[in-house]
Amino acid sequence: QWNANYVSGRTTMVHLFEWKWDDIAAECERFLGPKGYAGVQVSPPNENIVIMQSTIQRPWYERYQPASYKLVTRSGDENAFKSMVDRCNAVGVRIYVDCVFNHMTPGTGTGVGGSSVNGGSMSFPAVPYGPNDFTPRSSCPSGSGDIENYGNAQQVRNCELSGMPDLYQGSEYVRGKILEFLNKLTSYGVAGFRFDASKHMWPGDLKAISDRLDNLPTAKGFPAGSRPYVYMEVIDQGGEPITANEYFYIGRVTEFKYGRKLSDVFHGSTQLKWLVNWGVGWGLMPDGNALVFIDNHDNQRGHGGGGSLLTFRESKLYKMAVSFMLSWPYGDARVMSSYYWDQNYVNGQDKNDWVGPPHDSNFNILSPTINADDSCGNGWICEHRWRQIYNMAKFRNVVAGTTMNNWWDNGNNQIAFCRGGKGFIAINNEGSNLSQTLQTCLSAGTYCDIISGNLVNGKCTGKSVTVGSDGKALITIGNAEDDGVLAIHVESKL
Ligand code: QV4
Ligand code: CA
Repeated sequence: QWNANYVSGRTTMVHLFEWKWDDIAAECERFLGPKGYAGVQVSPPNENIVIMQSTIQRPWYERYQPASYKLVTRSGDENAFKSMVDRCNAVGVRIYVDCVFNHMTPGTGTGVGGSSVNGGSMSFPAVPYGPNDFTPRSSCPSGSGDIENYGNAQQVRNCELSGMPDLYQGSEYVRGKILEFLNKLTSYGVAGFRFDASKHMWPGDLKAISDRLDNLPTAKGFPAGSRPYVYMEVIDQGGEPITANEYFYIGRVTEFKYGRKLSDVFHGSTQLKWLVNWGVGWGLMPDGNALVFIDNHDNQRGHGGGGSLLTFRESKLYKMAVSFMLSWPYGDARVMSSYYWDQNYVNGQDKNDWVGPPHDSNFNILSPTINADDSCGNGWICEHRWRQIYNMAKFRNVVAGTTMNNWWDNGNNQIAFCRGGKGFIAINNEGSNLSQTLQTCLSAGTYCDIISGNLVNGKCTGKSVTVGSDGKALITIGNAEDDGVLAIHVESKL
């Protein structure tokens, strides 16, 4: 299902990576709802194994090692989860769950909810799963039983991903257990799912599972007959036999080329003027199939292929790339919201790529604190609270349904365009100032630039733009300004 079930007028989801359920509920009410965000992707809510070694202690990635489908994690228990979904839905913000069902943990020990697991003997009594519920060794054509060669589709889907016991989604029993878990989530009011590691599962199995998902409950406010949104994590950068388009008939697919290519462009690989046909013209998948983002929780720390992605660490360029994404009519957009960790590069690899979220001495996750300027403290970056980003999420809402028109560029790294008669954006990634009289497609008047400021009580706290009766305005973005973007829209008119 390709439609996110957003409340009308909202368009952008944010990934609140490793946040606690109570904090997400509060964030929906105090920030996401009021600012017009459409949804939240939450970290996996089901029980995971506890990883506590001498050096690696409670890494973020333990949550990608399921111990059972009980709803208990460091983010909170089942009641907290339910209450979060209700509180977010009540303010028009939908919840999307990251679902890990390609595999179970390879570890032996206890889950965060107290369930015992033995990955070595493929025993997960709290589900329950036993050895027969995993892909037969004879179906995996690699020497070690691990995925050794991404050039072999049988290996990628039937062998173990990083040694994790590979669930057999071809089995009716396994499908039933996965569906029990997913349908419980929708009964609580969840609006859709990220299917983790979809490249490692057969499209036919995912189709069979998604066809049997329950409709979203009318009792939770969804229109009758609404189907859960499904977006599948398939990393397709080209060059492998498994391609994203094998999954198009099931739901949306993560378009990893989007963030990689856009990061390259803003890093100077080519000129911004070429973005005029950004989308399919750049080799991206068709618009209606794509879930897009600049960075995600994997590639911002070198996992999942990594690459030199823009992240919060290069904040000026990052805000430019995110602004471009949110201004451009392509795909369903997701904003990343991170926590900080100290990097420690040794031979090109960050030794701290495992570091989990901010926590106390007992490894309980800390809540973000909220500063007077809307930013977060306690180690949380909260990109979604950066003015430039939340105002562009609003921009995307305001211009929804229009096309890109009146493209302008300076033949190099300064660009501008309109979204119908509803919004206008200019971007300067040049080593010199931008100062041009440009067509904004807006009616005459004074507008508040939502990048440098906010419209507060009828006054603009940032730059103002005066549009003449011909729709034209003098647009200036100094190359030394904090931000390389200027954006105005019909609702930022003074
Ligand atoms: C280690 C060895 C293996 C060995 C195994 C034996 O490396 O060779 O066989 O032990 O037990 C962690 C460790 C990894 C370890 C593994 C199992 O990093 O070294 O294997 O656990 O103990 C996240 C992390 C992984 C992490 C995993 C499980 O990124 O590092 O593995 O969680 O905790 C591909 C996939 C794509 C995937 C991406 C990262 O196609 O699907 O790699 N992305 C998704 C998630 C991602 C998650 C997973 C999939 C797995 O976005 O966050 O991996 O659920 O591109
Ligand atoms: Ca598999």
